Amino acid sequence: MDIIEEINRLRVEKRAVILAHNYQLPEIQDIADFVGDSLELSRKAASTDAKIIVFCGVHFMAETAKILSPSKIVLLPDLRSDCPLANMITIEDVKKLRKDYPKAAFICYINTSADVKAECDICCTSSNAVDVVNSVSADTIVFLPDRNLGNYVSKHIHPVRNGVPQSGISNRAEKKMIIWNGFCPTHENLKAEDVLELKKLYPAAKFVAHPECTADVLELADRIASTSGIIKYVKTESSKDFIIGTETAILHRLKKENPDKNFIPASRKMFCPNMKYNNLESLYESLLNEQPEIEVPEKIREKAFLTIDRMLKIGKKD
Ligand code: CIZ
Repeated sequence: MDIIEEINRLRVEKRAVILAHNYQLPEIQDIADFVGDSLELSRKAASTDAKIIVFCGVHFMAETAKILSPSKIVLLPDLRSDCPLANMITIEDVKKLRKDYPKAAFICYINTSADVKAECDICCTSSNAVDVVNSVSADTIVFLPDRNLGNYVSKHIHPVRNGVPQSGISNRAEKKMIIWNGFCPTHENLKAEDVLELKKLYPAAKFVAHPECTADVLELADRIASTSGIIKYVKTESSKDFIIGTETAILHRLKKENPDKNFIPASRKMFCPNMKYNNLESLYESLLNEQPEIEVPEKIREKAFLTIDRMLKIGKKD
């Protein structure tokens, strides 16, 4: 059996759309209808008339697709595909924080489970987190779960005066951010020394880092961006060499779309094993059996949808 032919036959027969996150295996990226970040993919899938969405990514991403497309069947080929960062905060943690900070606005990163999203006020991605925080009028913000993204955002927030966010004022003391202590183990694997060594080897290279990296790494970056932001940046930037500070599988797409440029992984340790469970075999089995299906209870889905929708209303930037 030619597995690629079989996947192609099933995707047409079953009216399925195949999504691959930027951190998926090359063969999965190559067979997907769309490759991108989790929100972008979920929105694209929602705009199609597909009956089935196969999300080759991790669990919270498939949930996000289901939140935006409740009438479609959403499949995650291998259920072991989980996000350690998303698992660092539970609904019980959020409920406790709500008691501790009753007047705070709760902002959750997209890397959270559907039930955590449902308990929060507004969602954000790594590309729009600064805008989302600045859109909120509360003077106390609980930001979860990523400490590095939270720390990065806290350096770019505007204060609030009489409930109105004040842009262009640099005194940040009036807006308080409570940041949950979660982190992405893959992004924290990159150390500042790794970057400094590569900068010596490639002095003309631009270093682009994902905001889930630690603060000392981000200080060395020419650009801090989400995965979609990284893809756009390398296309428009005239440099030939780029040191890439995010999960290494993104290099497949970068090389494919920019064959004349040179991409250097900032560290080979930036490898997420959870993103590599989905493969051609599990994708085929998943399409064939329409399993494992990702469901989100309707009450939770409706609340989580509002949390995402509030973010979409303020606009998304890369
Ligand atoms: O939203 C995503 O896909 C994640 C987790 C990161 C990014 O920067 O794309």
